[in-house]
Amino acid sequence: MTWSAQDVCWMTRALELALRGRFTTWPNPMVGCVVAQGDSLLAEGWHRQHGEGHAEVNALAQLDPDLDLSQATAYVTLEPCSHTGKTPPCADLLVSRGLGHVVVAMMDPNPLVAGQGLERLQHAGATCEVGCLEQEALKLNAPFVHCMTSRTPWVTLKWAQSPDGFMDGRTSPAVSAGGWAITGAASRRWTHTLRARHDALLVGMRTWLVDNPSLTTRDAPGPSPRPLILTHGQTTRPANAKAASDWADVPVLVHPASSASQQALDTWRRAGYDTLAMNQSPMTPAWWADLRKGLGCGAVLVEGGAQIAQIALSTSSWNELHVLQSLKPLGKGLAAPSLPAEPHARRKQCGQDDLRIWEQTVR
Ligand code: AOF
Ligand code: ZN
Repeated sequence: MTWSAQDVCWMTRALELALRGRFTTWPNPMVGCVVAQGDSLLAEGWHRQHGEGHAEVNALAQLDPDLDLSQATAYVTLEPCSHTGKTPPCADLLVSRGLGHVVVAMMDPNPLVAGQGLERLQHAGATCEVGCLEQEALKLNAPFVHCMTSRTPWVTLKWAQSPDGFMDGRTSPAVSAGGWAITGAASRRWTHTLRARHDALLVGMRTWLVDNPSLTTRDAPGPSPRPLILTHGQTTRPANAKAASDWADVPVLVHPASSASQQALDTWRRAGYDTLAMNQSPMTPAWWADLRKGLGCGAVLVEGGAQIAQIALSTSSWNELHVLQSLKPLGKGLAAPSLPAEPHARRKQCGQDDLRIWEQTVR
């Protein structure tokens, strides 16, 4: 199918609008909608917030309810929904407003929709075309597509390192020593926006004990993910560790489910922490599937430290890898894992730091 310049122009705009929801729509997709007639823009809208109005609702709310839309086209970056979820079906709304023509970038992989939105529109007499800027739309919502088509969560792995490959200037920092900042404020903001796009954040027990991190999105819009701490059955907590009640959401201690760790689980539970006992070997596909099932998290950010990152790399657990690199060599310290052999997909400057992103959409 070849698309007219006008179609591409309006769909490009709809994708731009969709992106505005990047910190606030997860676990919903980012969706944008433009209503146009020829080269005249009539209305535009986007899905702003999970649980609130969909893109089509927000776009059509801009228009006089009596306006004749039979000659107009709705450009939507995702197939209009056919289910009643937190809002009524968008396909029905487009029909009731008399839209004559609908152009869609990608079909909705959500089994509750999956073609039924388009069917409703066609059944009502609207002409529909699918696939305008489809690759761009699929890329924009890759985590959503992954979650709808896989049992494992979308996993982003992230670490910061010096140019000579160290994650920490200390080789073996003591418990409660505090974090060692490698990169600067712009990188921290990037990290926090990344956190807002995930619903859980996994760190190792060692990172938690040494850094005592807050694991929030305080420098960015969007909600903080749920902290998950991977342990091997330890029960030590640093003197200055946050009490369970100090966290916005109680962190979950993810333990191996051996009988030896039962006592450790009980100790943590008594201290107010949630626990999840896992049977599978860490970060294998079955382990990830259990984690998702147990906690309902569709996107997990793996943030530390070296050991956890190494497991995520060796199990090929990641969909996206973000490596922030500072300018200043450290000379010695805790070695960062080796970078993937394949070239990175994207590069971005974060203040003085250099961010490289690897993408692996099929996992
Ligand atoms: C649309 N337009 O802007 C979005 C859609 O929980 P709900 O009710 O918000 O429904 C979420 C599902 O609706 C989501 O999984 C996806 O299938 C679809 N999202 N559909 O027509 C939108 N955000
Ligand atoms: Zn909808």
